[in-house]
Amino acid sequence: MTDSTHHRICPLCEACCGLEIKVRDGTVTQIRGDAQDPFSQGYLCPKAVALKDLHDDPDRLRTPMIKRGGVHQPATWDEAFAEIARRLPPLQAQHGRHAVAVAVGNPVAHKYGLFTYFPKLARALGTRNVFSASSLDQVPKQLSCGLMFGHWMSVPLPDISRTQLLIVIGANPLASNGSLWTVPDFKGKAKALQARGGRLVVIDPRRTETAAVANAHHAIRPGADVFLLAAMVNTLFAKGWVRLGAVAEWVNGVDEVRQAVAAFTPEAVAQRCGMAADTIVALTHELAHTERAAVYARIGTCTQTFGTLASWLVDVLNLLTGHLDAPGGVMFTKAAAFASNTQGKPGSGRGISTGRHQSRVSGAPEVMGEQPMTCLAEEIETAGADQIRALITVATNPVLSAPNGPRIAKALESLDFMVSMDIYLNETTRHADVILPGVSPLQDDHFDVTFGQLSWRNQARYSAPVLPPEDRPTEWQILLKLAAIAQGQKVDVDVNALDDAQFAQDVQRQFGNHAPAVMQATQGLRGPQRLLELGLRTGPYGDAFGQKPDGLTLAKVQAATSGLDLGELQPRVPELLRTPSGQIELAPRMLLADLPRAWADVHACAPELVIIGRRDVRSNNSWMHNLPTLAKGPMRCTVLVNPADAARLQLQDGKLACISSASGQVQALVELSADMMPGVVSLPHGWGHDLPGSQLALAAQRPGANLNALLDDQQRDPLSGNAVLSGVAVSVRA
Ligand SMILES: Nc1nc2c(c(=O)[nH]1)N[C@H]1C(S)=C(S)[C@@H](COP(=O)(O)OP(=O)(O)OC[C@H]3O[C@@H](n4cnc5c(=O)[nH]c(N)nc54)[C@H](O)[C@@H]3O)O[C@H]1N2
Ligand SMILES: Nc1nc2c(c(=O)[nH]1)N[C@H]1C(S)=C(S)[C@@H](COP(=O)(O)OP(=O)(O)OC[C@H]3O[C@@H](n4cnc5c(=O)[nH]c(N)nc54)[C@H](O)[C@@H]3O)O[C@H]1N2
Ligand code: SF4
Ligand SMILES: [Mo]
Repeated sequence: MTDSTHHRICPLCEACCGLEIKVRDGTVTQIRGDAQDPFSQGYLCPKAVALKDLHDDPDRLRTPMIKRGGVHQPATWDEAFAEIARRLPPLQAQHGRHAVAVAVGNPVAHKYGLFTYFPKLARALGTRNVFSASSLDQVPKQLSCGLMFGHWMSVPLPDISRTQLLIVIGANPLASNGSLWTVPDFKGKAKALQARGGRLVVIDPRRTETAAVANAHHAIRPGADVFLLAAMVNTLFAKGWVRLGAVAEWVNGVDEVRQAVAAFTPEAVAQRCGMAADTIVALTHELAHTERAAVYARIGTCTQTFGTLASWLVDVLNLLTGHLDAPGGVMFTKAAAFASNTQGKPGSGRGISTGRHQSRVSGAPEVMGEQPMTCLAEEIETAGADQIRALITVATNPVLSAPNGPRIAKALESLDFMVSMDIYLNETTRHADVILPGVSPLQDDHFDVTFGQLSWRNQARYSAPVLPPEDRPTEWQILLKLAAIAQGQKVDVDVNALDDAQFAQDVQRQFGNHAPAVMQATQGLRGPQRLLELGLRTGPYGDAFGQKPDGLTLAKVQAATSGLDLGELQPRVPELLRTPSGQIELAPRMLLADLPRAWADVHACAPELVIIGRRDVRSNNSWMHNLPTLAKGPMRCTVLVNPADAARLQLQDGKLACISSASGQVQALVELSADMMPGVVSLPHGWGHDLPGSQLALAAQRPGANLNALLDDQQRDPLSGNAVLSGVAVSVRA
């Protein structure tokens, strides 16, 4: 018998916990939190343990699948690539490059091979039709931060170990484990905050798990955050509580903000928010008068029609109360590799822009090089030049995860050709002509490209493969192969040689005279690992290829099996800024111009009943309901209804109810809950595993209902294109 112990970052959510995994004779025998990990300090949640189930899941695809006569059949890699090479290039030739779309999903951020090589596929295709889960999620925050600080990934996050007041809006880190904020063991950190006399305040239409441990919870009407936040900013000015703090000399636009929110008094917005004006003033007072305080807002504030405005006002509040870029306030991480806000000239830059092109059917502006996921179906359905004829999906399941999933399913069925890079035959990939599975995360190495930029402390952690890789292409190699096919190369092209050639070219462009030295220093590496070596050594802690001998290299990061701690967050303004002005733009024109749209909505009548989502710690978006350790226990896909609403609607606990909206209808079990704000019901997303043609045996036993069948794909935030997933009018009957 051979026993071994491995260290691996959990790839299942943004907390990125360090795991200790024990293996005996090639089988995982134990998964627990890595107590030596300086960043996650032994924390883990039940999903991590399910990595073993994922690895062993008989339904997880191990070989490519090709659909013949409507049925998916196992195929060899050569057959799968040959099929793609036979069918994809002719469609490109006949209908043009925009006729081939790509859609990428959440797990891409957790596999660095996918994350670093996906752009190469998108570039090779040259299509404008790039869609991602970002537009079901966080684009509004990235847009507001991009406009304010100059880069999409310059998102400030609470300095939780030093703050005395944390206001959490539209996030439930006790269930989600944090988002746009890599903060393992939020609960432990919140307890420590309270133990040192600090306060946690939650603003959410539901008294969530996080609200339950908070010092105060305020229910807010779904979609009303923009009004609350604008009124808080208004109050700061009205009461003379504005204090810019350390960043004062780097701020443009304070006066413009004051004028822009002048009408949004607490009294004017109170009814819309479902909160008393006094409460809004008191909350503002507490924020302004607490030395170390932070406002953190997440998906509840993004997935609404005023998502970008709300996201922006959060940081306006942080800044105007002196808490931006200050210890104990909200601060910026300095990542060890890959962060654009550590590259180029410090202090100013090109900034960001949107709308370089518009989506063909709805005219939605391009944001971060993408079109909204909610435009995918209409772009497939609508005839005309550049109509989407073929689609490549990479780790995404929009049939369950995007609004109006049933419409997407129908659209996918009408495609001329579809390829899915995915590990399951599920609600989306059942429409694919070819499915190309990646390896289990336990067989892959990893480094967090994105989450290293959003971490509660600065850190660098590398994960080596836990189990030996199989003899098949890795996901970065698959992406390169697809890119090569899309560019008309032969199907038997040597992807490693291609990777070498592209790397050499990039190094030549980036390093000029120093290119040979860089090539020499990275010899023997390839793929994402080579990019990581380059990223670390040229990064802010790097050894600059020997010029700073104490600096980081890949070998040094690899040698620290539980990861390297790079210290507490440090103030980064002005060095971090990449705005053209070199200032923080507090009043971006695009955002000021959108405020009248909010004002026009302030007196809008509330629908009698609206629906919101929720997350459960044992569930992960749409794809982990097939894993035994997570699937057991009570049914989690229930509709939470306030008892007063239930009485009015004659709904009974434990009985089926029919939920309908303008877009669709589903059935779910009723669960009475006094935690719900009256007039608001909640159903989790990612369920509805009863569609034919999937291969998810366990999930199909308790399929649940698809929340997204109720949501309207035409409702978006016009600035960011983000989907509206919250506050949609529904009716519920027994
Ligand atoms: N109503 C409502 N809808 C929502 C949300 C909400 O709050 N409410 N949340 C939204 C959010 S925040 C997000 S991020 C999206 C997520 O939506 P998506 O990005 O579509 O992600 P998932 O639904 O989790 O689907 C992930 C897919 O990746 C596959 N997969 C898993 N691991 C791997 C791997 O290692 N390699 C490959 N190639 N494939 C893999 C899975 O089989 C699955 O098909 O959902 C959004 N949808
Ligand atoms: N266990 C688990 N963890 C996950 C995921 C998962 O599916 N399961 N998904 C991961 C992903 S992809 C993401 S993006 C993150 C998201 O992480 P979070 O942002 O923490 O997401 P949620 O837990 O959905 O919390 C959103 C909260 O917003 C509230 N809300 C809804 N509408 C409104 C509104 O209009 N205003 C306000 N103020 N609040 C509102 C909801 O009641 C809910 O409590 O979680 C990640 N982690
Ligand atoms: S909170 Fe759970 S799912 Fe998220 S990274 Fe940690 S162990 Fe994994
Ligand atoms: Mo997400």
